[in-house]
Amino acid sequence: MTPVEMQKVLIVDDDAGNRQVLADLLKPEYIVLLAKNGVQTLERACRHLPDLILLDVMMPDMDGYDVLRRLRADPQTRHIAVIFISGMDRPEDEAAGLTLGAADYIAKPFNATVVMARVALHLEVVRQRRILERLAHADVLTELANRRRFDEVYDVEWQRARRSGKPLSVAWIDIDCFKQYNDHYGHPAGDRALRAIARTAGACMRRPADLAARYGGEELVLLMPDTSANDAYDLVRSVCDAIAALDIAHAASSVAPMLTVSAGGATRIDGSIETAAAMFEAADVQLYRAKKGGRNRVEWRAGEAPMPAQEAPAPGSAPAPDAMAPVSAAAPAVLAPASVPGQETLAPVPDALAGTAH
Ligand code: GH3
Ligand code: MG
Ligand code: MG
Repeated sequence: MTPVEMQKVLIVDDDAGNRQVLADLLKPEYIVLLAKNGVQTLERACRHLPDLILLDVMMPDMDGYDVLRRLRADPQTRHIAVIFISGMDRPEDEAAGLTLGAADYIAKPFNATVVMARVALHLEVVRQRRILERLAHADVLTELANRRRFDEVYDVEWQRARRSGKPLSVAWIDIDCFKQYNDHYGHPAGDRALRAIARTAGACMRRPADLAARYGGEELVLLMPDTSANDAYDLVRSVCDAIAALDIAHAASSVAPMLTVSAGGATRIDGSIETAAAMFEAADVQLYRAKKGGRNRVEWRAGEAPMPAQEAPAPGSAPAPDAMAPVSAAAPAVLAPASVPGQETLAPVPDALAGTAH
């Protein structure tokens, strides 16, 4: 096994001697991390996401049961397998640990061979579960994350953004005139194009927390935690540019000679949108605007970003967008088609749609 594939075990014991014995035992087979109290355990579990935690029960700051409760309460660490290693060997102690959700309970003094066998057994269960999770989370055609995975991650990131007050951005990407593409080139060619577009979108995601998913049909969603409207806009824009640069010929498109996409996004800036569903809907409204505005473009709802000074509408012209419409200095609402580099201009908000963003 290469170091990348080696599984991580966090050993927790307030006694340095115990930590050392277990570390010496496990080091040849696994990446070993150490913690000497409850606080360190929670911090390291969150930071390193170990595959397994060997958890002492009796510790001065926080007992092992409490540590396990807290691990289970955090969506990030909820699924980490835990084996208690404890000097308390009464059946009720063991039962209490297992009831809390520990995978196993080993009494001290332990037998090294038995510890190794149990650790190996539980890590194999973890490995199998990961394989199943990966399959359950992947879209079969594109191999991007699927809708179920997106919904799960979105929920976690939404809660995190609420707690931290950091921005969270989400964007829809929808292929333009894809029905015509299928009609013109055939469904198998459509599948190949969809795969190429999905792969390109996935490759543009740079940060580990960014997520590209296929939400359904020819619609992708991008989730960008801790990303401002400006940065998210730039990222989505680069995704659209990269897709156009694939230069997949589309003779039947009403937009461009190659396959293009439209995108709509929204950013939650500290309380600017009430619910995860509302933000998703807001991004969808922007996608609709991008389609209505001519396709092959990105539109953004700027939330609470500063709005530009509004000019009085000229007689007979379209009404100015309302305060919640996406046009802002911070995140331009509509740029020129991705396929025309260097011609970035603000486009007007179509009057039929002005004020549809809520
Ligand atoms: P618009 O620019 O307004 O988005 O037009 P469109 O033709 O892309 O959108 P519409 O919703 O009318 O049609 C979506 C098309 O996407 C029709 C459907 O057959 C195609 N599609 C959806 N999923 C797949 C897929 O997995 N493979 C292929 N080849 N085509 C798909
Ligand atoms: Mg102890
Ligand atoms: Mg489409």
